[in-house]
Amino acid sequence: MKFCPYAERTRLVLAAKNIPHEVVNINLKQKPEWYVAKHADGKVPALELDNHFVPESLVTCNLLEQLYPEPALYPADPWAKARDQFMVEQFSAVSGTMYQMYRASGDAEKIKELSDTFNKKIQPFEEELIRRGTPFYHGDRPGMLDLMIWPWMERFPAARKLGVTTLPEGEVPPPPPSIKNLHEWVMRMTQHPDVKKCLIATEHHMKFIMSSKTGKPDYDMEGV
Ligand SMILES: N[C@@H](CCC(=O)N[C@@H](CS)C(=O)NCC(=O)O)C(=O)O
Repeated sequence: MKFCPYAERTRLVLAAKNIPHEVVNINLKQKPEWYVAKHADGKVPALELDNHFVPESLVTCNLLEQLYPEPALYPADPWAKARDQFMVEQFSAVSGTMYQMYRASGDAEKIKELSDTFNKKIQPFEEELIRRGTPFYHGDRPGMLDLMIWPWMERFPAARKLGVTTLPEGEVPPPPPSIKNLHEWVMRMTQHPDVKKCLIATEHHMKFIMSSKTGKPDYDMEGV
């Protein structure tokens, strides 16, 4: 499923490590029997390699890190690695709020409440960037923490545009000053060759979110 942020995590790690692979997109409204036979839960992503089948985004990414150690996406220091893993864990509160924002679009009061929650939950990621003082959380290039949170940050402009219904067509609201560094990180991520390989444009994300809200997600959108 091209638009799945969890599947994008795995594709980002494959791209960062330059691992030859084949992507098989499936329709989540009509899951193929072969997929459900391998993974009863039917969720994407999953990784198939050498007769092994492994689901769950973080599990697949950590497995790829072990199987293909170069370039390393975690810091060598176990404490620093644990810090990255903790931050990824913390990010589920941000992504969860974003999903609620998608669903609430049009309900100004609910959006305001969710925006406040979002701003609170995203703040540690701004502070962590300031604390590390590097272009990416991993240093000079994106590492596991950068890549694991990126799919939702890529969808951030779409979420905000859909949340603020009074904006004229085509306009993205400026980012709040409280996440200035994070916004600069977003710009750097957008330009990074590994990330570019997997990037989906904001207008396509918006179209997909809108199609999902009607109950008919446009999995095969042209131009994506
Ligand atoms: N915890 C899972 C979540 C994956 C997930 O929710 N994927 C969605 C698509 S974005 C999915 O497969 N949904 C289909 C379903 O729930 O049946 C992971 O990290 O891989």
